[in-house]
Amino acid sequence: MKLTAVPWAMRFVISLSRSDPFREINLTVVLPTYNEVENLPKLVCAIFDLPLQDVKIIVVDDNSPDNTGKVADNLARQFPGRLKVIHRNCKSGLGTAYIAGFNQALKDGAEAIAQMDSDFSHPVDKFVELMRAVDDADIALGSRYVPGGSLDERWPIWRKGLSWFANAYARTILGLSMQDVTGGFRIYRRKTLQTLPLERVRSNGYVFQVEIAYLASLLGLKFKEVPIYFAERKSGRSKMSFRIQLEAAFRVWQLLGLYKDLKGKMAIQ
Ligand SMILES: Nc1nc2c(ncn2[C@@H]2O[C@H](COP(=O)(O)OP(=O)(O)OP(=O)(O)O)[C@@H](O)[C@H]2O)c(=O)[nH]1
Ligand SMILES: [Mg+2]
Repeated sequence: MKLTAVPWAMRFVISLSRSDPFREINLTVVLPTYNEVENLPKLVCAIFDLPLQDVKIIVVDDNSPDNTGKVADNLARQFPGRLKVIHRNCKSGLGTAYIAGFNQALKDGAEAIAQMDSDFSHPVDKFVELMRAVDDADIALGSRYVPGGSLDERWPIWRKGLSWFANAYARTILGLSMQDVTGGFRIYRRKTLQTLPLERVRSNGYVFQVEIAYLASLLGLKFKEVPIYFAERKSGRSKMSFRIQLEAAFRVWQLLGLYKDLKGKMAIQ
């Protein structure tokens, strides 16, 4: 039967049932925070307002001097059973914060796990598109470097150039086919995180994103990129430092040798 012969209302129901299963998947968003006291409450509300049925949040706070941890505890009381806080004693880096959040999300039974910055650089309204993408992939990546993706237009040209160079540097050395390997807005299927050898990951700055992208690529995981606009943080200060950039520059070369044993291993069929 031709779809045009089906009454409008029925077509609507058919299209909903075709496109909607991903909306019911239980998703946990991991939010690392260090001094994000102004951003966190607004971001949490924006995430809980998404048209997704079962969303939870795990905040990983490193004893932020601006009391983000206390604000997160208040949010946990406001959203019982939906928001959890992991407190760590001191600033210990983005990579280990994400891994702590991922492990907790897996323990709690999440079917999909998202990671994003807590500073509104990553567009919350792209969640639905990312969820749709991961419905048919192992990882969905918010990408600044595919057609339709872009960086904050207020950034000076040198900053855009630096971001582009860091991405091109890592992609070229590691031979990655993803267009954006340094981006931190991603959704993983549960199975994907269970497959990645997270216990071997040592990168702590933004090169953490590169290490995960490299592992996914070595294991032959399927990824989809969704264009995003990467905005300047809403408030607060960047934690990007020269040390973190240096770590990235060296670590990329180190990764080449570290995972030789994984080359050609296809993990997920
Ligand atoms: N728990 C934890 N969170 C961190 C740490 N370092 C950074 N973050 C958080 O990680 C996210 C990204 O950090 P940013 O400072 O925004 O760094 P960035 O996005 O790479 O750089 P900008 O583009 O300059 O903002 C933010 O939500 C930070 O609060 C850390 O050591 N521990
Ligand atoms: Mg940021």
